[in-house]
Amino acid sequence: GFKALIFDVDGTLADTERDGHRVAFNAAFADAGLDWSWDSALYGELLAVAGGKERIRFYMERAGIPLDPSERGDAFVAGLHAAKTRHYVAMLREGRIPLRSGVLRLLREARDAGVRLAVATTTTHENVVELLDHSGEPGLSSWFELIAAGDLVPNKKPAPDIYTYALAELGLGAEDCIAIEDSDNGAESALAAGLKALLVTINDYTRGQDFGAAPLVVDRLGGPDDPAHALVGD
Ligand code: XBP
Ligand code: MG
Repeated sequence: GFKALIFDVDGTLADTERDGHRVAFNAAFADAGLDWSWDSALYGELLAVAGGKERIRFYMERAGIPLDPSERGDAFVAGLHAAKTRHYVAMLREGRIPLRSGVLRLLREARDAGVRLAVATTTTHENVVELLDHSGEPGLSSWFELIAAGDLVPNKKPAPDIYTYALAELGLGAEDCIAIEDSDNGAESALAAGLKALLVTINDYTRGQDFGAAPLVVDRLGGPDDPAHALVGD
């Protein structure tokens, strides 16, 4: 049987993007005196690039805003991103971002069945711990034996790096694990790392994306007894 569940975070455990990360980016831009403002639709396009620092660079390229390619460019992006993380963590600590439907039940049932729990995400480590511990179940982050996050690996999703890292840390093969994702980038990353057991839970930003060879796509982690549960696609 499967030995571990490896979860993506943003869009999978919680709908963090539109009312969380996006709002925190805009607050950081305002702090820095920039007139940049990412509305929900623009943010949906910027989600093509995973990782906050990478997303800021992508936006600047698209908008034709020159970025000093030297150390100073890196420091500028890193400074903006650090401010964004402070805003985001403050929002999480207020309990403003709940888990998606069915997530806590799945985590509890997996834990009770002795299935190991891990995270593989592009977001910042601190963001994951604060989300889990302020989602209504105190200490939830301690249920996870591994939180593989952010800049631990050189290449973010859709590269396989973070899943490959997680498998090595868990000491498991790809065939021992189920990946749970919400996006095309996440699905591509898991599949590229050899995880064939991949469950995709779509959300408003990822509905309609191409999830490649993902065997199962659902619109929430409910269950057969959840009246709102529905399979999509074939
Ligand atoms: C999530 C992301 C993250 C967050 C921001 O992608 O792309 O970048 O939007 O996080 P996935 P940071 O769910 O595929 O991991 O700003 O902390 O990087
Ligand atoms: Mg995601």
